[in-house]
Amino acid sequence: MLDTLEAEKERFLAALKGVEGEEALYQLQVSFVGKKGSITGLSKKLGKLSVDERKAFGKELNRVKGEIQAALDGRRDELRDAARARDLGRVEDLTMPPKRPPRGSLHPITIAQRALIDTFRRMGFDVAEGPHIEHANYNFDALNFQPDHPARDMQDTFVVDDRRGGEDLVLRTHTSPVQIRSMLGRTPPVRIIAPGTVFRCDDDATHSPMFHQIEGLFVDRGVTMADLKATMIQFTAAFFGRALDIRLRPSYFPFVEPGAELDMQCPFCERAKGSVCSVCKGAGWIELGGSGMVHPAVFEAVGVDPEVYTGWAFGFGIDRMAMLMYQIPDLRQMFDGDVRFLRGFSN
Ligand code: FA5
Repeated sequence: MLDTLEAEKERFLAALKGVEGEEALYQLQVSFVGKKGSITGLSKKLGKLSVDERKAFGKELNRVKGEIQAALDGRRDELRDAARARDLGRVEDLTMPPKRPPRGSLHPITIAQRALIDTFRRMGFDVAEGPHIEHANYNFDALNFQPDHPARDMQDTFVVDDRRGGEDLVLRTHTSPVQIRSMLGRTPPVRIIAPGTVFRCDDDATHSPMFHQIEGLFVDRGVTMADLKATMIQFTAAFFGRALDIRLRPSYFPFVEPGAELDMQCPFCERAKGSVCSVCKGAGWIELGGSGMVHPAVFEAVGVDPEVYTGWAFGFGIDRMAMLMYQIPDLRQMFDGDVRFLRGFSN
């Protein structure tokens, strides 16, 4: 057994010379002195020896193990020193252009949102904000949604299980509560847009539980629906580079009267060159969202005299606009967090 031990040690030392990396060194260590290593195997046979033999062999075994460990440590130091020397000796060509970290790109919704803000700002609108966790009162009641009225069900709501300050709280289902926040304690004129994230219990290819809207509100003396239409035409001219026709279709929202769905003439049809436009599917119109004249009950809720002032409001879905602009087939792709999707957009 002593001969075998000596032979194993020699085999180890020979192999050690050829080891070039720390991983290979580790493998060598395992194959000799690891749990199932050849030298560890020999120590398991100690029990079969007489007491004297066991003493003598045990002593040799410990000596060889010590030598092996010292050789392993020595080789590991050599390898580390060599790696460090290689690193220090590396000659950098300082005339080469630096490696640039990969550039990120903006999310298509951010691009669309910034473009919308930019356009409305130039048209004289201020940007207003509201919280994502909103008073149920601002999200519904002050907007003339009656308690228990089925209109509340039009927007499936995430209710927040926390009555901070005794108020019912919800994740805002639309940006319209910013209308309330912008008018409370202020004397018109009010001319704002309010872009932001909103939440509804919705989830399919065209509905996401988290999406984005942009609200518009203009209140002053003598404001009419004609102003809304003119403003929207002016908006399309600034946004798409040419004035597009606007179509209003009667619709119901509790906070406007009259209310309308607002469509714009499809700006992408020309690209189709005679074949069916892939964006509007040949309809010729693209739905932007809801709109209408501010309901007198909303003015009363915020202390604005409806006999003196009138105003219009709109609320458009930004995500669907981005889907149209970038031909994104499924809304959910935008929120998957896959960077390969984001690389397709430039800002
Ligand atoms: C509203 O949210 C009203 N606040 C809009 C409004 C404002 C009307 C001011 C009148 C005056 P509606 O529920 O229709 O309306 O939503 C408006 C737009 O948001 C829709 O046209 C659509 O583009 C978008 N939208 C609605 N639900 C989702 C969803 N789950 N995922 C993505 N976009 C959505």
